[in-house]
Amino acid sequence: MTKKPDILILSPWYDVAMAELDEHFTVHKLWEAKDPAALLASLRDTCVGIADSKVCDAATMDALPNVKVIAHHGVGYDGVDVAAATARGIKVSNTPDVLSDEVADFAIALTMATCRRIPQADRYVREGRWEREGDMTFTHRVWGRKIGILGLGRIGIEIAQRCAAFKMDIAYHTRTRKDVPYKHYASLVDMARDVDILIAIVPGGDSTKHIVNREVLDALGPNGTLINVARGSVVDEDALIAALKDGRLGAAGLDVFADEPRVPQALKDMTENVVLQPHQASATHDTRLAMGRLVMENLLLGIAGKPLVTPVN
Ligand code: NAP
Ligand code: 8YV
Repeated sequence: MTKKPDILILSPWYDVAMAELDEHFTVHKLWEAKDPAALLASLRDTCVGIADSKVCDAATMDALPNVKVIAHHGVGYDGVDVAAATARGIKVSNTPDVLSDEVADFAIALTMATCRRIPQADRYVREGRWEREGDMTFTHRVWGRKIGILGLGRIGIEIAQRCAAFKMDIAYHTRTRKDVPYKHYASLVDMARDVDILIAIVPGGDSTKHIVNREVLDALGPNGTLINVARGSVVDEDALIAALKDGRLGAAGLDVFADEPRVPQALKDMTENVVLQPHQASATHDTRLAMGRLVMENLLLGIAGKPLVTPVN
């Protein structure tokens, strides 16, 4: 029997989907290795594919010179050094589309949770406060309010369509105007000033780093809500904490953070106007299986020297 090709997984994803890789590959898992450097050295000549769910840097590519493809688990590939891969002739793929509806659902859920204070209300009941203190204070409506979507790509458009069902007044900010019936803002600050809720769903990386800064947060204002389902790097986290502390920003619902899985204590301490989630917008069994299978397809094609299903470079 011929040996299955060696692949290296740098960081894990859904275990059910990862297990399917065994049918086609001899799978090596870097995070399980007692000595990761020794594992890399042992695979130097034979490893033909890399998969990851977070980061893949140039040093790893140099350690495995026969790699033909890097299959990233996730649509956002800001953790992969794509320029380094391209320079080395390595193909890179991601997992777009199969998660768009899931992430859009979650963006709406987080918006509802934050504005209607659903986690806080759950605690109110559990802590016996309903019985002791009576009804909880009022919350803010979501339906019919003005929403600004930062990024109107595959996921942003799905969020917009869900917002339409909530009878919301929809605007968006992107670098280029899209052919959609929503108001385009060339300036993010101007949009933030005009809306009640700002949802960030742009890619990470240099072009969007701290695009949601103090000026944007101040424009959103004391009655405004920020929802971040994009990347932690998109929001200036220090400015966000300061704005929430000072009452210059009303509330925030956050699925992503600057230094995951570490979350600043200041955000954890804000229990009344901040809802925190562990980067789980796409994390359902169904969608993670679909993402995992796309990783597998791209690995098979890349190793066979064929065009990828969802190429990045
Ligand atoms: P996409 O289809 O590539 O859309 C990206 C959108 O962002 C486009 O409308 C683009 O329009 C806009 N954009 C890009 N750079 C911008 C900039 N500098 N300023 C303003 N707008 C900019 O991507 P997608 O599939 O919707 O995914 C978006 C991102 O969501 C991913 O890259 C990932 O980081 C994040 N995400 C997070 C989760 C989670 O678990 N929380 C899950 C999935 C995805 P223009 O090019 O016209 O500017
Ligand atoms: C994943 C994501 O949680 O697709 C993305 O860009 O952020 C999420 O779907 C992440 O990529 C882990 O694999």
